[in-house]
Amino acid sequence: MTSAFTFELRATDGKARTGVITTPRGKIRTPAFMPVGTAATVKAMLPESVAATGADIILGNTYHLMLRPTAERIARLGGLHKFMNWHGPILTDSGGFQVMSLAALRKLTEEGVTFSSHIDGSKHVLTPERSMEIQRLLGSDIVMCFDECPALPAPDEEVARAMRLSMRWAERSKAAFGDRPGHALFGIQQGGVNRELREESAEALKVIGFDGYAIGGLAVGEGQEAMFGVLDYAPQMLPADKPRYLMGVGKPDDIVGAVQRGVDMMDCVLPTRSGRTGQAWTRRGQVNIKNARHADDPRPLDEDCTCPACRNYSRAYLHHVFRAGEMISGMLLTWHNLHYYQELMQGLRDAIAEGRLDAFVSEFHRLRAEGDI
Ligand code: PRF
Ligand code: ZN
Repeated sequence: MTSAFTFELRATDGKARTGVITTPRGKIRTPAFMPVGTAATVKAMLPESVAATGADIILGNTYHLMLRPTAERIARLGGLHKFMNWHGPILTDSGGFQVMSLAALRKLTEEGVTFSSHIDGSKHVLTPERSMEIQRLLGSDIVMCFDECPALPAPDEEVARAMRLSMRWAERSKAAFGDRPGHALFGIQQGGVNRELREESAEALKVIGFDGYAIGGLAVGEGQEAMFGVLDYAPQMLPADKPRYLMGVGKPDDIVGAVQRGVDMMDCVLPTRSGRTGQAWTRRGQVNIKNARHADDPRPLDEDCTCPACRNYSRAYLHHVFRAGEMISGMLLTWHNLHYYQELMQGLRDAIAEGRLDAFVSEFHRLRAEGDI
């Protein structure tokens, strides 16, 4: 069977795009937000609930799954989709970024990265070839190249060295990935906030040729203004007929700004992680449910939200279960946050399709400025 992986651009509005990625596991409407399912679970959510929020695709992590329960075990059990009961598309990150942020005793060479597990201290090696093998064992639909992402700020020489290493690794990733119909391999642009390095990286990736192109190396300490500065030119350096994925972004206003600049896909732990720490995201801004002012409030979190947390529970209840440390607190707030994120994506897709993105974005900022939540 040779089911294709395709990207169809349906409409543009300024630099913003809306379209559909087709995979053998299902369609992904773009711009798409991918909930993070690091350890074979979108924390606090059943997979059918994740789908009910409107997500078409989730993200998994090479780094976590190779350590526990291991890629080989997941492969023996029939692959990641079956293992976690998510049957839609899965994109997996390649591991290098997580090694740098989570592992101990990291050693980076031309060959790859040697590191100690943050779980039990055991020693492991990741190379482009091993990362491709792990992502194949998992059964990932969208495989990411193995790269190195330096934290910012960093000297230009350091950013250039990491980018050029990442481009050599991209070539090795492509060779090791091979020909896998229905599965996609995405390259990752690096180069920090340096326009020449971003250009060099984009050219190197286009010569190798990928099914999609990620913008890596952003949201790593440079701030929104600097990130938008790079996004003012970086997406246009990448092929217009392939999906563009901004890795690890972001807050709702980051997402809106990235989509306006031509980004098609994003992922972030924010809606899930902040749901577990009592933070809710709404059209009028953030609500911290642990705040005492919610203790007697019979109103829902957001009057206009149709998620289960807002339809069936009061702020007083959400406040109570958070304070009491009850598990349903993380479940309800995560559901609400993912629902809000997916509603935002649907709003962006519709606005682009109908050529009214500027008005949509103005209303987005107006409601947040008005606040009063
Ligand atoms: N590379 C990879 N994963 C990532 C990033 C990157 O640059 C980022 C940067 N925001 C998040 N996740 N492989
Ligand atoms: Zn809600």
